[in-house]
Amino acid sequence: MTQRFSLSRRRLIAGGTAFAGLALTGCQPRLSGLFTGADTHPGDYPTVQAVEYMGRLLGERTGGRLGIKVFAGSQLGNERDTLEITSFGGIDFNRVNLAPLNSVEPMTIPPSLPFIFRSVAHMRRALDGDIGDEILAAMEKQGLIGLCFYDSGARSVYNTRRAIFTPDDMRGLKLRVPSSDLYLAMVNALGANAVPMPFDEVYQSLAQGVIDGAENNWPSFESARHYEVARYMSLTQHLFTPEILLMSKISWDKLSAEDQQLVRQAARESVPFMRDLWDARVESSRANIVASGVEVNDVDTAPFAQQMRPVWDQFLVTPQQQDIASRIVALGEQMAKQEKPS
Ligand code: GTR
Repeated sequence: MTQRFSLSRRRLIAGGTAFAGLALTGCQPRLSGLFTGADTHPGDYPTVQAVEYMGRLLGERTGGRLGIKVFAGSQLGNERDTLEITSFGGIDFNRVNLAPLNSVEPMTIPPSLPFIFRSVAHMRRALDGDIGDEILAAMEKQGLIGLCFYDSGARSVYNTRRAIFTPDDMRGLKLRVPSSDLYLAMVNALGANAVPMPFDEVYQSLAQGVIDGAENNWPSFESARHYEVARYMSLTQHLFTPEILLMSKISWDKLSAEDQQLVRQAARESVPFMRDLWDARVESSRANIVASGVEVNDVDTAPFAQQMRPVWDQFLVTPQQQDIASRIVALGEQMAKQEKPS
């Protein structure tokens, strides 16, 4: 089921002269300078802001010797392509969602399973501890250094046709998913037709009727303007798949041990910064979307969880994946118990 990155060198160069230039810098030893960063979101999005903040921290702590220039808004390509380029050393930092890594690194599966996290608090607690550290460490064999996780809130289904209350309402809808076999299976399990597509093509495809809907969090639904066309948002909250900040292992290996430490520390410090921005952004996006007249409805999530459940067994294949998934579940149960008034 897993696959290595497969972007050919020809496609890499054809992908744009920017890449070609960036890729070549990957061959030279470099101990200092302005690193490149990729992000699919626009400049004001919390993930971009967080990596820029991290770059400022690095600048302050090295007298300007290190810094990060983030190319926002998919300028360097979609997430699957930029991931491959990052693993070749053509991009230094990359902030992506775990979804496009699902078919590459098995350890990204557990936190991407439907309904595995009960809440944002559960997700944060799991990823702040050993579970998160083990998933970050697993990225190294893919040529990527996992630095930290960022929030991505809850993903819900939106579409141009009708309000969704039960899985039956999803039947026949053409729903865009990120490039992930797991996402494909999840959406198909609900009776919809999953269409894998890069994020930056979704608006146009919704507007032209190529797809009927997609699923995402409030800030992405707003910032990519999908809500202008998809006027039904149904709060399935089926996923809390987090964002991850990665560094190319090729770039990482060129840093001194002290600079590696500085990078890790700055990344860690960007997490609470991002979370504050994120919480505010979720609220403002939700308010703007509701004010624009999008029809938003709650759903009983139990039948969705039940229908999607078989993907757990289908995608949790290694003992390491199963161990991480059961620890996430156990943590959720423990947190729920503590929250219950005695
Ligand atoms: C967003 C995420 C992006 C991208 C996008 C998608 O929530 O922040 O990195 O993965 O979803 O659905 O492609």
